[in-house]
Amino acid sequence: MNGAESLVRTLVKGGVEVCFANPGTSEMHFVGALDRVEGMRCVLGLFEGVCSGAADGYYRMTDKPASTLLHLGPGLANAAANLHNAKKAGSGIVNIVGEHALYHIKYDTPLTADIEGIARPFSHWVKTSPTAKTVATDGAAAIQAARVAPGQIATLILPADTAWTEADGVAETPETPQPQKPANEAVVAAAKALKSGQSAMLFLGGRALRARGLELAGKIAAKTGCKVQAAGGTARIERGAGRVPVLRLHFVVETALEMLKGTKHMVLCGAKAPAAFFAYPGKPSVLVPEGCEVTTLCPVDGDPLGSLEALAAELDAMNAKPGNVAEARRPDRPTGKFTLEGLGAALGATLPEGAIVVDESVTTGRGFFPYSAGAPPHDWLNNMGGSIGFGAPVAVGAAVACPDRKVIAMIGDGSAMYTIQSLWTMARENLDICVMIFSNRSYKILYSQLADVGAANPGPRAIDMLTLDRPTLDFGGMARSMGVPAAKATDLEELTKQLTYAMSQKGPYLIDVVM
Ligand SMILES: Cc1ncc(C[n+]2csc(CCOP(=O)(O)OP(=O)(O)O)c2C)c(N)n1
Repeated sequence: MNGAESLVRTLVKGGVEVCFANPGTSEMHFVGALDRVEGMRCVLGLFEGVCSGAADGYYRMTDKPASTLLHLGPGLANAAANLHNAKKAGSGIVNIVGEHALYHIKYDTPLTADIEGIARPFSHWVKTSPTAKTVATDGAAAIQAARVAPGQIATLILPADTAWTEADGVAETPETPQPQKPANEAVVAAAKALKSGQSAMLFLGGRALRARGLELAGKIAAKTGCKVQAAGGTARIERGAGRVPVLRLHFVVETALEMLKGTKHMVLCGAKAPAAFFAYPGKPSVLVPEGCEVTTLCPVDGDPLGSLEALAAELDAMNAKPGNVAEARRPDRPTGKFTLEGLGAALGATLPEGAIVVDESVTTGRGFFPYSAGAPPHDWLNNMGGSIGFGAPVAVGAAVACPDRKVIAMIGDGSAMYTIQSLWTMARENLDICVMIFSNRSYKILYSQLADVGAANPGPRAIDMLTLDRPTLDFGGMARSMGVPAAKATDLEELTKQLTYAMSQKGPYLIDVVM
């Protein structure tokens, strides 16, 4: 058994069963080993950002790391933006990055690069395995690192000669240390804050936003009268009929401040204290209202569910009934010209049970939540790293993770163009994904950002950097060229009809929503 095969066997044994790959010469032994080892599904992405985003989506839906296979420094660099998003979202990923044989590096041939240097800012754990004998144990250590709560990026660099040289065998993955149990003082302090009689808020992130976490938050709210608020960026919210609804903190500073206004006690669980996405002249970075006391019940890398359980028990709220569980209710099927409300209603009217919504709708979908609050139970995934090109790859990974569930990717036209190759992987793997592209033919968000940072009165050259209408993009044509059937919708009736069709069939489908 060579080093590459010992690594693939170690990954499979350690529960890493999917590899999102874009290989090159230095990874050929890893690719060759795939035919000799059962249990590793290998999915080809035509750009490394597709692979890293897919691994992020896979982790969010399974809480299990997938691997990526990337080609030296440049392949890793192409993957970096979506690794950044995954890192912010607390997703665990095992990156396998090929490297030249160590004796070859000194010749500084074309693909030679500082791979560790590229990996470090986007990884929690980085190692170049020195020999074929160490590859398996290093692979196992990478899996262990990727599983550290809530999930970490581990990057294992695999020199070509370690892949082709005889190895020792397969390594066992060591247990990953579990997150700290909730500290009693933190639980007592949080309970005291919520019982203070002043306006209090539970501010949630991470796994606190799964159905059980929200149910516990709902019980605590019923008992104490506190508000329940989700952070602005959320990796996965379990929502829909029968669940406790929660709103994400708004991107726009003024709106976010309005949502938090009057709060005297904020209890953090799985989330950091809220801060503005960007700095703007004359606006605050910190969104916590002045005079509001912040108590950390559970840090981002803690145990949010265990902490909410402990808090509910401390407050004697375990048997309380959450007050505002979402009733099963859908909006009417909308008709007429596109409006943002109408688009939200079209989704809410057609969302199937168990759907996974991947939301990169940027400006279009910000107000969609109320229209699907009573739709059948579903998951909602958002970008936490702010690097666009996230939606389509994450949808690929979510669909690989959950083949029996419909994935709906809502993507702005600007964002879609970063990782449009994802469509080809959707077609090749016959993934059950409905992609909606919101073709407003612009980087619409940046119009408001221009004003917000004080760059007023933009001239034609500035506006030219924000428009996508010269030439217009033909998403239907792009989809069909990559094997994905597609349609165009120019009003709400047509869109609702197309969505109904997309939900009734299996496999990838793209709707170009021409706004
Ligand atoms: C990797 C990366 N490059 C650039 C940006 C800056 N940026 C943020 S939003 C945006 C445009 C998004 O356009 P679109 O997806 O069409 O959504 P819209 O604003 O039109 O709703 C850009 C370029 C970014 N966030 N990430």
